[in-house]
Amino acid sequence: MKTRVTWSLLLGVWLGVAAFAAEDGTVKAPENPPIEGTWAPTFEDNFDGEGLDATKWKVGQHWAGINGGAQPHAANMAVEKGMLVFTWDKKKEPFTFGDKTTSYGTGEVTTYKRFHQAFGYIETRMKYDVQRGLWPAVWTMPVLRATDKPNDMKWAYLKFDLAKAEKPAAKALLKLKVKAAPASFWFDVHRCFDDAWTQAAITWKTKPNFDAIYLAQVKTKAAPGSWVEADVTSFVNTQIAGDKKASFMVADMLQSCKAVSFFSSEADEADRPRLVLDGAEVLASEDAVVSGAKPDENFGAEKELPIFDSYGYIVSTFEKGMEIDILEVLGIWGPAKVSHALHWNGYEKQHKSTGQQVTVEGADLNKWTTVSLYWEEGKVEFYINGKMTWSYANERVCSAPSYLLLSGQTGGWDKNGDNFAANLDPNLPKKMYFDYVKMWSGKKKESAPLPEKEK
Ligand SMILES: [Ca+2]
Ligand SMILES: [Ca+2]
Repeated sequence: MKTRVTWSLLLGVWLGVAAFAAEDGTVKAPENPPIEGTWAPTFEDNFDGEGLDATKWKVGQHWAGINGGAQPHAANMAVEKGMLVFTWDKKKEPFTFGDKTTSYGTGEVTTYKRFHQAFGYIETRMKYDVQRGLWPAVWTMPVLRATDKPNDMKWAYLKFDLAKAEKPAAKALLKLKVKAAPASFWFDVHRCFDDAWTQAAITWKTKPNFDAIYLAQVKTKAAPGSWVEADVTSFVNTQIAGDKKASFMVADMLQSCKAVSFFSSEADEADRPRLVLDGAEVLASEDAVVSGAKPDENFGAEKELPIFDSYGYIVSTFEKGMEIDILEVLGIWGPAKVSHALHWNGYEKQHKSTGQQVTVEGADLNKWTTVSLYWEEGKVEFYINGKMTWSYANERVCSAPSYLLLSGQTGGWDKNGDNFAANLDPNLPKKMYFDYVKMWSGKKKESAPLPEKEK
């Protein structure tokens, strides 16, 4: 044994030279930005959890969809090996995200309704496959003010005891009976990271965290009295092989503002939520809705599970708002050309923009690259690998709290999206990686004032 350890250590040292210098190595986000200032960390994700942390992220933005030819798909986003990974691919069958149907899957995650910040420093370490047709982007959108009820969110939690399930299910379906609903609606089913909650105690404040990358997203016209179902086979099988308990979170993550209600475990047995494992029914052992508007209240004994997600905030580039494109890259430009841009006053006739396309010396964005924004009142500065690549100073610079978007779009401008299928299809799948995202509040140290004669 001892000899083997010694040999493997020696082997490790020998291989380590190459392994630790490898381009795909991840790092922890730095303590501070590379420029001197009064920094205080406000947000950090190193993507080293078992899924995408739903206290920080959600799939999709303030409207249901993204620009370009692809749409987010749960199978195209993953947190693995310390990274958030997006995959661009073409599905055999078209799918719908929000209101858009396409065959091209991609990733898009944002901090909308999870974290908003004005000013400070925002940094991500990223890389991606360079391919004509792809349009990776890191950007922010402004949140001007709350709508009437920004906290009017109702999320349903359900727990199932799988002690009697002895083998993996060929098909596991979560089935919910609709109590009340508009003509059409959608809902997401997520996996909870733990089962240590009870329906007698759970509240908005104590709810378990869940994977923001949903297990299923269902769009339906199910009428009251009928059943809806979601395929949750792979997660249920990991739990059958594991602790024999499975917890789900069910909500409307696309902020459609539709009041939907399902029967709960306190309803008549014929109406209760259930898991169907290859035809065998397991009734939910516990369920409860939590309410953002009533964060300390418990609703575990209610006979229904109402879900709701308000629109929340007015997102607009008018007034103090501005879209800040920290980084946009079109595959047609190759690995070292990037664009920084600002857009304001909407996207119609009054639209205004400025920006800069930059060739970054030494940068190769298919290798790990640090991309950052420094933002203060009246000024933004853009950095690639710690070097400033563009800055813009104007009193119109965004002063509204904003949310961050990481997106793997397709298309764009500069003929990047021309002959889309012919350029892209033979080259898919392609990948985009994020090692960390970190944000700080604060301001960089003032440069010394110029001597009088040089003013
Ligand atoms: Ca209950
Ligand atoms: Ca990482």
